[in-house]
Amino acid sequence: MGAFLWPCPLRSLATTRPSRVATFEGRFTDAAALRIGVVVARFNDLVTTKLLSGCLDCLHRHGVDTAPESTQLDVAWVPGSFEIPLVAQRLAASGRYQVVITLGAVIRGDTPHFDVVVAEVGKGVAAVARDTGIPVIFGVLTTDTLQQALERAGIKSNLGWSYGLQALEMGSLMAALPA
Ligand code: INI
Repeated sequence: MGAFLWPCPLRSLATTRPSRVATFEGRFTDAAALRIGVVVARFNDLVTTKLLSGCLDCLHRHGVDTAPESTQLDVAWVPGSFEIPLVAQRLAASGRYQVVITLGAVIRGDTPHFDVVVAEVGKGVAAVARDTGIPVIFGVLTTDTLQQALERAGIKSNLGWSYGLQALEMGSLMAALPA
């Protein structure tokens, strides 16, 4: 359903058999078919709760049931971004979700702790997606200041909204791709 087949312009040059180029794209219209897991860090929750509300608003406006009793969406809270990959891994491996969204905010302080957390969450989230084959959206802000984080979590724009869109796109794209 998600594949568009175009006649290949080089067909006559390439082969005697007609060849076709398949184009796969995610969709934003069939969101009711997706089950979505969200992992949110409590650390810097002034920021992460705003990312979550922007993300849920986007999902809701695209047809996802975000009501508290929804069977389409689950939200898991973790202490900090460092813990995100472990829980994302559990959700992704459960077979219950077509896409997992991770939300966190890592803000640079005066110690190297920032670099450790950023490196672990970034590599960890990428590894979960590759290991499970389930798309995992990287919605962890990494900023120098709280002001920068807040600007990206609702003061100027809310990147949580974008992460919701990216989840819809990746969840539906993976479903459209050949196994
Ligand atoms: N966790 C964050 O999500 N953001 C941060 O900015 C942060 N800083 O800077 O320390 C942070 N630390 C906590 C870390 O994620 C773990 O929860 C903690 O180390 C326990 O494992």
